[in-house]
Amino acid sequence: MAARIKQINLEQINLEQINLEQINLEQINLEQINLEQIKKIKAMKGMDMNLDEITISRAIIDRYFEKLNANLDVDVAIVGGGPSGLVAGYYLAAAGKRVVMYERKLSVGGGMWGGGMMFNEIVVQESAIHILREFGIRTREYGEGYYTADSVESTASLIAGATRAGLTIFNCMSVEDVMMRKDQVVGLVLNWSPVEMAGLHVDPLSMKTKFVVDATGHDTEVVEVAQRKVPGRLATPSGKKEGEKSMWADRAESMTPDNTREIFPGLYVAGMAANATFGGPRMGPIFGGMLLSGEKIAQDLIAQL
Ligand code: 48F
Repeated sequence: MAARIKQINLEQINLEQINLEQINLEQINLEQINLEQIKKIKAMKGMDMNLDEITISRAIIDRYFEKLNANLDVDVAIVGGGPSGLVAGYYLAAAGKRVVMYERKLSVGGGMWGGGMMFNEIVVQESAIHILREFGIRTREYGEGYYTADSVESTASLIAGATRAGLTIFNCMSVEDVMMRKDQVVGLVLNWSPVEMAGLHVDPLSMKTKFVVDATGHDTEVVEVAQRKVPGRLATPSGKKEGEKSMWADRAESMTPDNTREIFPGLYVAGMAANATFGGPRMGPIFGGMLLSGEKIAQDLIAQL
């Protein structure tokens, strides 16, 4: 028994954690006490610390408001968390730019999770494979120049890569308007998505940014707002949103990077929003154009910042 007791390092015992009322000394066989095992059991049962609900609440509130405050005045604000926005956010953040993303939905990733018609594989062509590799996404060659990737792995990796590079994402937040000074978009007007969904009359808050990227996909929501505020003055042939055309994958994929550009001072379009703004066709579940569009917008903006 003496030998066993010597194995116990009394300095490791936190007496405050021991509830003496629960100890029945007669039942304790000192020879069987192994302090490491006790620690493991207590940790497994969550008894190694006293969890306090108010500390948990304070931790979340403090950290969230730190994040919100730190992102009220940034270099680039991306609206929409689909593949083009995530790739743009990754390259901008990796270049050390202050970049924030707002996504209406609870889950970020836009239309990439579902592959084609919920068959959760995506197709990416040769020219954009380097972007999937940058994020460590595994690919398989399908035919000459065509590659496939698991859409869940792809989407999750884009989100992980972008946030780890320094992109801050606010989900459940919708952009409902832009802030303008003279002839320049200088910020965004934000509200909670649940407020928008419930149709509640709650005033929004605003943030300031040097550049806005509309990466809202087919809906081109920021472009729609700009079009209402400065009718006929967008940098398109008609001065208005041209509107998305029917499916034509080859043409759409080659047009997307060209359509990825400034549409009004301070406002850029990327991804499907770029094609819809400039009248390009849709392309379905081939994602190279979306990835290249994100890369291109990041390069353009990095050069200007
Ligand atoms: O549509 P989405 O995935 O955008 P993308 O990057 O990619 C398009 C492809 O997914 C696919 C395709 C590829 O071949 O055609 O459709 O162009 O993601 C757009 C995201 O923007 C969010 C929306 O919830 C979606 O996740 N969004 C849209 N409007 C707003 C918004 C808004 N006003 N505020 C915040 N988020």
